[in-house]
Amino acid sequence: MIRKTLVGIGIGLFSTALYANPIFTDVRTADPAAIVHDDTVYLYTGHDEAKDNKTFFLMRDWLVFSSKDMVNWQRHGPKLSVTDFSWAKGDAWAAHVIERDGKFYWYVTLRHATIEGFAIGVAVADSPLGPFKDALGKALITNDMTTDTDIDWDDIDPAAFIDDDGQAYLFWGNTKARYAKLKDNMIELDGPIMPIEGLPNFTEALWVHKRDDLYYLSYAMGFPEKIGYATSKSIHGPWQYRGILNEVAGNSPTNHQAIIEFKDRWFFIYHTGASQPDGGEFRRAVAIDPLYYNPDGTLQRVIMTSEGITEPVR
Ligand code: FUB
Repeated sequence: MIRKTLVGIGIGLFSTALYANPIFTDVRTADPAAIVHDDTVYLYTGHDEAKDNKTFFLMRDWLVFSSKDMVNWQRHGPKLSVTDFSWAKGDAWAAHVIERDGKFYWYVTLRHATIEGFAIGVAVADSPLGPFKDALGKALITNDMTTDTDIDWDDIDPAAFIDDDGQAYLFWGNTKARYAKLKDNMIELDGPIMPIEGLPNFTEALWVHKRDDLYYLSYAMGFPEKIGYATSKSIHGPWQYRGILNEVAGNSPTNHQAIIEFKDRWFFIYHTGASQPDGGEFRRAVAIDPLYYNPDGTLQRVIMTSEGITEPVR
């Protein structure tokens, strides 16, 4: 399926889309997370359903899309929703999917029904497309497990990471950045919740990736949010702040990134509020642009484009 405008000149049609960002214009997507599995990119997004940009987020489920070339996308619809978690009462905020031993774990942000504030839950499936079910029947992280802020939304935006030695970690937080080891079963913490230092102006949206021997921790900073990043030789830090990776995204005070390598190229997936005619703070849309490294391993600032990824990645 070729999306968007196809250009016809003279004798025929180019099969290349002119503008690929945002990658979907008829559905509002936010807070991307992505994995590569079996030569396919699986993109998991939040779903903005607010009718306008005046009040607040209305987010009830999460959507899944897949692509074999990052240009042509298949839609798989909602694969997880607030109602799949009996202990939650709303706010399907940012989430993250990771595969381990043939199972797919979907860590999600939700508002807890009985414990004040936001919480993190986890669903599991045997396939990247589900069916997913609540793996615990209760939250993995609740707001009362962290008491170092006055806000009730400090336990949001989970990001899982499995290191080369097999140890899994969960990163998360708003205002305070946190991480903890996960047991091999991926659904229980394996030790204390630890603070992460060295991330100036940290707001939220942690994402960890590794290239060669260097760990990268990117995050939303300030408000309106830019994406900054830090690097470390160890998953436990110390983290060295390296600068801005992405400027404020058009017409959206939030931003939220996923970083993946696909077919030897790197991609930065994010959201903006720029989609016409009614995009904005609570009606966001996911976009993708290339991510480039400098020879010393630092990251080049992302250039947000309307074109996005127009040539199939093979
Ligand atoms: O989408 C709701 C919240 O806004 C997310 O959890 C944050 O990362 C920000 O994008």
